[in-house]
Amino acid sequence: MDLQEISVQLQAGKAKIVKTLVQQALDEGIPAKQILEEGLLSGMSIVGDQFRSGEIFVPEVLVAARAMNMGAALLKPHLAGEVQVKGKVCIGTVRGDLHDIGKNLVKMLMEGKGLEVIDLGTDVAPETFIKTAIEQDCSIIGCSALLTTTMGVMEEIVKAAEAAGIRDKVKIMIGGAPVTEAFCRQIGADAYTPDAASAADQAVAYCS
Ligand code: B1M
Repeated sequence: MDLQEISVQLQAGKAKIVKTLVQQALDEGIPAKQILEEGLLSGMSIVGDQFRSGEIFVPEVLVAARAMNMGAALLKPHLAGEVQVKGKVCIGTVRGDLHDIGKNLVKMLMEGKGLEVIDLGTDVAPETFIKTAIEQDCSIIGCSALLTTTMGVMEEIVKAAEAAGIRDKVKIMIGGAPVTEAFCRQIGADAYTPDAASAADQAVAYCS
């Protein structure tokens, strides 16, 4: 099967067709990672370019995002690897930010590596990250931000962890399109990773 077709249908926001094609690709024995990268992520990347250039608008992006999430949900059990729980992570998209596709992928791949992940959702206040990390005894706080206007909240989370006295007990991992390694160093977070797979690897390394 041509994975390009998944990308095309995702761009058109055809969630049901995307779901059917993803299932078909799985049935044909195509690895889930390949379906994710060459079908879903490739389609979402084109959607991102079209949104940037003003060719499409928020409603079109939303339906594409829905198709992406439906397809990714089908892949989830196939991306899972080891089942043994190695550590606990609380993850969320920071306050003021509603983008959750990347965060959901990071969560999915972390779970696939055997980590327990508490998903705080989107628009998460710094105090919610900290409260959850304390109450649930998380060894990692994962923060996602897609907007240049919200990435600054990550610094608030680092400072809130210091103020709560848990900074030495918890690793703070950050990511999202505008985030960089230099920004990570600047705000005193522990790790920046550019994609979901490297985030999952880093989280496992912290828990080992
Ligand atoms: Co938004 N949006 N959006 N949007 N949107 C961007 C981010 C934008 C770059 C598009 C653009 O104009 N060029 C732009 C930001 C500009 C900026 O800040 N510099 C933008 C804007 C402006 C906005 C609004 C302000 C638009 C408006 O209303 N006028 C608005 C803001 C709403 C808000 O959050 N308060 C808005 C709204 C939306 C939608 C709701 C329509 C929708 C989100 C739907 C949803 O998430 N459920 C949406 C989308 C889909 C996008 C684009 C097109 C795609 C984002 C995406 O899902 N990418 C995006 C353009 C782009 O990024 N090219 C854009 C696919 C996803 C798999 O990638 O999230 O980067 P990503 O995640 C990657 C890595 O970054 C990394 O791993 C993931 C997978 O490998 N990663 C981590 C992510 N989190 C990580 C955490 C980690 C480690 C790695 O550790 C914990």
